[in-house]
Amino acid sequence: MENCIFCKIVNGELPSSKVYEDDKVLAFKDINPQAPVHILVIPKKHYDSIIDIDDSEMDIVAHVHVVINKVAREMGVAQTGFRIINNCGEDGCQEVKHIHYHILGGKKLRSL
Ligand code: IU
Repeated sequence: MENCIFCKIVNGELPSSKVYEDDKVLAFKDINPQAPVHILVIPKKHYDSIIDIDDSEMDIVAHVHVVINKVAREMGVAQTGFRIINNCGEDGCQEVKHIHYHILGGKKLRSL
């Protein structure tokens, strides 16, 4: 999608620190990390948020979680624990309108 920062990262117009990539999903380091491990996992296809994913396309969400599992292991937080966050829409404080899942870990996080 035009003017979407994460689409530009997907198509290589903007750089990112990639930690995983396949044909459908990209994972890269957050530029403003909130924990020692802070990775964003995104589908390459643009969806504004979970609300915009049709039931028939929900397999991408399962695939994102397969990648989260892989990345958590590779980043060394699978055993100690981590948090998965998906901010959705205005009240959810979603800043970038391309669905993304935060992986946060590497320290004891505050409870919600
Ligand atoms: P949010 O869930 O939409 O609030 O999170 C957006 C995240 O994207 C936030 O943690 C930013 O630091 C991060 N980010 C990034 O990693 N690279 C960018 O070019 C931009 C935002 I813009």
